[in-house]
Amino acid sequence: MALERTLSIIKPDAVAKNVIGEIESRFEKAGLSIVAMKMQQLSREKAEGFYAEHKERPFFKALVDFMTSGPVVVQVLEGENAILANRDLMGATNPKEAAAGTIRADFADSIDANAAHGSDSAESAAREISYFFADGEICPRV
Ligand code: RTP
Ligand code: MG
Repeated sequence: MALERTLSIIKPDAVAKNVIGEIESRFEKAGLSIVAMKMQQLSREKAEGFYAEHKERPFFKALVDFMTSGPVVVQVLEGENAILANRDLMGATNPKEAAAGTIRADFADSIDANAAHGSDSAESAAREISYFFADGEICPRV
């Protein structure tokens, strides 16, 4: 087992549904700790940079439109195998394929408005955490 950090975003649809607390509770109950957190409205530039790996994909404009449609909660989760643990809690990208009881099955409406983001690898987590947080903004528990 490895203590990891991962970048999590509660997306605009979930913020608008007023389920920030319900989602955070799932992370905490699963043993993940929130060690950094901020709420913000992403600019197009910030959202485009965050999802730069997808910039040639047909859904890129829709993705940026959606991610800038309202405020998001950006946070760092820390815990044992946090990257995979968070992806498991979120469920599949398309909520129609997400397992019952996952965040996307319970709160997402579509593949675009899919409630949450989680880093998909250690390399992504390192890049994404530093994209949003300075070292001094992260407050480790251990
Ligand atoms: P995320 O990065 O947001 O955590 O989602 P993910 O890893 O599960 O999925 P990813 O492949 O990284 O795609 C990023 C976001 O783009 C939208 N998407 N739309 N229409 C499509 O085929 C399609 N594929 C991806 C989703 O909103 C996804 O969360
Ligand atoms: Mg992804």
